[in-house]
Amino acid sequence: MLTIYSSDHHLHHGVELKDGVISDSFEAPQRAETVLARVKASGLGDVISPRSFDRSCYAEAHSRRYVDFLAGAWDEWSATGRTCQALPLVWPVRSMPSNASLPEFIDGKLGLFSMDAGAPINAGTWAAVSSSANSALTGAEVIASGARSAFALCRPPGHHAGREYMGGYCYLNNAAIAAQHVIRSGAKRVAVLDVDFHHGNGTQDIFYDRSDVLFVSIHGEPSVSYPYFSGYADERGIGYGAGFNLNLPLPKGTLWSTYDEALGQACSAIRKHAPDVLVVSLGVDTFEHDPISHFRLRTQDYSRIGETLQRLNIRTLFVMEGGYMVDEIGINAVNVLLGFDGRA
Ligand code: SP5
Ligand code: ZN
Repeated sequence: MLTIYSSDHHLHHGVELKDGVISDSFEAPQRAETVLARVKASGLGDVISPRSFDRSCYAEAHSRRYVDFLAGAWDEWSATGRTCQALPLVWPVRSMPSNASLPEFIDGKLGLFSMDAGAPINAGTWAAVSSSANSALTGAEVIASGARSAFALCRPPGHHAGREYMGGYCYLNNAAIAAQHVIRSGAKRVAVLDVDFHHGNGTQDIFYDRSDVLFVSIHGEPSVSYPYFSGYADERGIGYGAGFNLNLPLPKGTLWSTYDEALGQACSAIRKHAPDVLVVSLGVDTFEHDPISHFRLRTQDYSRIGETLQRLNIRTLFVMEGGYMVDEIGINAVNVLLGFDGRA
């Protein structure tokens, strides 16, 4: 299986509010290096660099004004004389009268275009974010040209980013951009399966009213898990998309047996959709020792996930999402890929 990776991810190293203190984010550069090292050590396959894509490819899944905001946010922020990372501090909640209007000042834009303070912007963020999306797009092209599978080693991750907002370490929704690219290249139907511990609220947002892209997510129950306001089982899609969104929330402490059952349900829904291509949002923060999550999957369980997905017999693009136990994320992510390749 081919891996697509860009070292540009090093240009983004964010901060995070943890227990009232700003410190280095869990979403750190070492994550991608750990996964890359494991890819190489395991002999999974060749590693290539992404090609570049026009901004309009990102605007297939996001609004154009949001993409333009992301690309220019650091310049607007630093033009105010601030050298620290840009973080939103005010949000347009439901009952505010102008909750969709675009402010002129950058502090207002940051609030409009975000769901939380979890997506800081610094000088290198756009370069890293656009290269991450390019890895997913390159992966989509590898699949479109006939490959059975590919692994886009994306960083930053993407699945919390909605049509018009960033959050949860995510800026551009790499998996959604790839899925949309596959549709644009002529596929009739695509499925996105999100196995990150957190609900893929951004991907759901982007495809919620569409019947050509099925979205399925297995994640921690939103009543007790980030992102809290999305991910319930009764969110089934709207309009043409009714019935094409499937959320499978699972309780705290979930072990493999429960997870495996949900994965089986996910696979049934995907088979029924009969997609030309499957995109997997591959987060490994379901691991028992992940520092921010509360499922209890073990290293060997990841091989089973890969084997199960392989049995769907659909061309599959894996897109890296979360996973924060840096010592283990390489082993766990690559176990999924080796399992898929029948080499577990
Ligand atoms: C892509 C992805 O996995 N994003 C996750 C974003 C989660 N943001 C909320 C983090 C809350 C961290 N709480 C720390 C508790 C440590 N004991
Ligand atoms: Zn996650």
